[in-house]
Amino acid sequence: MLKPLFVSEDHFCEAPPALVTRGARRGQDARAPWLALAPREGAFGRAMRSLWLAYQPIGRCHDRRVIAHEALVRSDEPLLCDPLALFHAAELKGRRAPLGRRIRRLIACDLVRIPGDFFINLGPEDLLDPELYDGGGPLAPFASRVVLEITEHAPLDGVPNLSGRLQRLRDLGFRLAIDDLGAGYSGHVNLAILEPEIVKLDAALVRGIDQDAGRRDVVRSLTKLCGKLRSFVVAEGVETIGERDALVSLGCDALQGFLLARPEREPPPVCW
Ligand code: G
Ligand code: MN
Repeated sequence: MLKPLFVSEDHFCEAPPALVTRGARRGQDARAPWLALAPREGAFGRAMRSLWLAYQPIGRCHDRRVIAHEALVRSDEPLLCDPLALFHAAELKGRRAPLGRRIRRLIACDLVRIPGDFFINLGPEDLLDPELYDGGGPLAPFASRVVLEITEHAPLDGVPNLSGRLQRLRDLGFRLAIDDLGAGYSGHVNLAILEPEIVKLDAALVRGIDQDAGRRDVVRSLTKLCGKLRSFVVAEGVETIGERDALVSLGCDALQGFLLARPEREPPPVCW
């Protein structure tokens, strides 16, 4: 759970505990009692106006070809350049849906000029936005090139009629991925519910896997399970040649991480 952030025109840091307590005592929103003190736009407004996407390649193991890029949101606003802080600020300001919509519009612009498949991150809040299911929405014309990543880091319990929503996304032509599998919010429950075309193994499972028999056992069992479910397995956060070789030998279909390339404004060249 992220700590609350203190938002002001040119300041973005953890809220002073005393301020949180005082606000809560006055019966204000216990999550963000200091929001009343924040100016209307400030850092968040500047971040919204300076959003851009970084692209990180995903390379297929058997022929080492780049098969897709993951789109990762960035902002030029120094106080909110960390995407986690940006999303947290959007939630505090009640602007999470507009942020998601703006990101999807920017990605649609890039889909026009950058070839190949795109992996796009969605949070539970995005799954609640009717625009996502609209055949006239910005991503809909590109659906066959888009994989929607749904993270394991956040619970999906608050999304009503989840299976109906996922079916609608598939009907529109999107493919679905579970992101960060192994970081585990809900174990393998999401794997059973989502029946994803793609599974992305969390970097925590990947880190040092060549030196760690326990991680290798877990990844071996996951690739086997994904093989049964016919899910394509991407290992994330691959940084070393040792990790790469271990993941290939354990049956991962594709890899992503600094070893191949860091996320860049223009899709970077890859040699691995
Ligand atoms: O969970 P998700 O896949 O959306 O996370 C992507 C984040 O992981 C991005 O912020 C990206 O910069 C970071 N990332 C991508 N590859 C690597 C890597 O090899 N090592 C580390 N430490 N971070 C990475
Ligand atoms: Mn992701």
